[in-house]
Amino acid sequence: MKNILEASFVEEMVEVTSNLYRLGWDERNGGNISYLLDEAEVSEYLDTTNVLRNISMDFDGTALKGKYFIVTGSGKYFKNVAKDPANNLGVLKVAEDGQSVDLLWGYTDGGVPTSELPAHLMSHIARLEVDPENRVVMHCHATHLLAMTFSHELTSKAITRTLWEMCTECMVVFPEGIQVLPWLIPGSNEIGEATAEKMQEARLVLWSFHGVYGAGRTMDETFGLIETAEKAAQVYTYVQAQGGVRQTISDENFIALAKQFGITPNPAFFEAAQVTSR
Ligand code: 2HA
Ligand code: ZN
Repeated sequence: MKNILEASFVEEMVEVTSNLYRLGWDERNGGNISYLLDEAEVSEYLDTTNVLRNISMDFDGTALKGKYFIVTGSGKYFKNVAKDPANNLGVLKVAEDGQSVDLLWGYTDGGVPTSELPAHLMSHIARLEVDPENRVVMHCHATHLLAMTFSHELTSKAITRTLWEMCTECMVVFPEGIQVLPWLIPGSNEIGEATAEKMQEARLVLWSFHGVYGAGRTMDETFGLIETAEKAAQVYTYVQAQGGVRQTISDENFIALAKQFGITPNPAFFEAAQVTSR
């Protein structure tokens, strides 16, 4: 059996949690990540029949039964993942009953997966329905995106349009836009269900007064998605501090951009007349 600390999926988790901490988006125990793994890659490092512990869940994960994930631990600090991956991360298999997970590695101090496991697993189910290659769900407290939920009009359309306008490439990176949720109780099945529903439409979901969720096929793509939206929110913050928008990217510009990059931006975020004119 190969050393799991050298597995690329562990190295990717270490790298991304370190970057998220360095960027100031995951203070204390803030943030959580889940990464869908192949049985074949897990089997190189672990005996998949050797279950260390069974951990119950109070939501239905049947759609993911038999699937493997590496997940950040509940109450664990991203700051500490690099120096002790085995205590701060865990490799799980969704058990046959769909109501619990079998721990195969990690959480060495007796810990459990993130309190946001409902939002993660429900989001995986939703994303896999629209993109069978989706593997990563990432939550963090991206500073400027979080701040915008206090000061900006709080609709998916209004926030998407502002973010698209703040960096030309935003619309190319997330043409489906960002979906906004009202304040909900973190860790609850309710926020999990609401996030998953939005994840059917978009890979970015903004939790008001809390943070952001991103989903994607790879760790880099998912991190890059959040990073791009957060950068736009940071530019927005500077623009507001400089006295507000005086000129911006026009709808005509957006339509030309979509044509150049061969993307279809979410028509719900354009005026009806503009969509039909394209
Ligand atoms: O894991 O970020 O939303 C801590 C959180 C909960
Ligand atoms: Zn959070």
